Amino acid sequence: MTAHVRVPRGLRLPSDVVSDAGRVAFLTDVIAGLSADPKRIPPKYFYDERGSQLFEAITRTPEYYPTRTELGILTEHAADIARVIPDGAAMIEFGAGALTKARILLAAAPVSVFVPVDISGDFLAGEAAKLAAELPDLTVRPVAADFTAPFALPAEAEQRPRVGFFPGSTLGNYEPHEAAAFLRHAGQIIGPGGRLIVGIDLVKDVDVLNRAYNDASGVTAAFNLNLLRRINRELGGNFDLDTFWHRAFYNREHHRIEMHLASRVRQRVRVDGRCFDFRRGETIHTESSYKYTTELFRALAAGSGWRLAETWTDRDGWFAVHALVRA
Ligand code: AVI
Repeated sequence: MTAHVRVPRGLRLPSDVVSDAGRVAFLTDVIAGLSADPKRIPPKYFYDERGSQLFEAITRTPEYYPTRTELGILTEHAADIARVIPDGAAMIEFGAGALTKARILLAAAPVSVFVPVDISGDFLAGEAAKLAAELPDLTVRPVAADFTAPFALPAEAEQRPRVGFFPGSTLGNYEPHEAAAFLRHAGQIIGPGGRLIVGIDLVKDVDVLNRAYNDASGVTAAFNLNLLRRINRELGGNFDLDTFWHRAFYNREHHRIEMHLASRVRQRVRVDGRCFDFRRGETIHTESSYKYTTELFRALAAGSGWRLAETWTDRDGWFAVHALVRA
């Protein structure tokens, strides 16, 4: 994976940092996932270079509303969101990427120190340098780290009120228990009385949801199938991509979009010398994208040490930006 394309925060692998360890982890997860019933592979493996480019392309399809809707909310409500950020605060962005969304808040909020945290160190350093040149009054201190694990904050952020920023609805790609664990972890980094601004996709009309993950141009299908291409290339797999199809649908009971790769035929596939049998129609569950009503999100936050203080949405009520205060 190269870092010049935007990769969803928390879903990237440190493959540019630890390629051997990265391959072993990928192989271990794929073998375990294909041996499980039902079969599954974690969504973080979508994001090799091509997968990252395809995700970028998804965000530009007319059907995929989350990215542009969240940007619209941040732009329209920047001044109100800025009011929950204390004067002189240190803002910590979890999984920082190209800093597009942070720029909107930083232009409106009284932030003194900005700490973007991302595993792709080189890319992060470049983006942080650009931002520091644009905003000379802001102290920018990038941290190259896996933000889902404990990491040390720079000294400049220590004695300040802290605000976390986690846009993009990446929290929705975590299982609810993982989302709760992440919120608890963020609470430890932000500290008592701190704030967390989170972007999350809302439960909505099923057709809108289904269309967003089944775009007419087939970009999401290509994104999903690219995972098999990656397994073939990096793990010595022999998946025939023509014998699998992209299946995405909204699961009401679990309030999530599920993405699967479904086998068109009964077949046997090899990965790293191991065999895996597929029944006709059997699927690999490749991603869940949970959607939260504000009430569901309030409950998730409350159970993880946060109080939901304010919410901003778009006119259609499709996406939410929440401000949480550490309880
Ligand atoms: C990164 N994440 C928030 C996206 C989502 O909507 O769950 C990933 C994605 N999968 C298919 N389309 C987009």
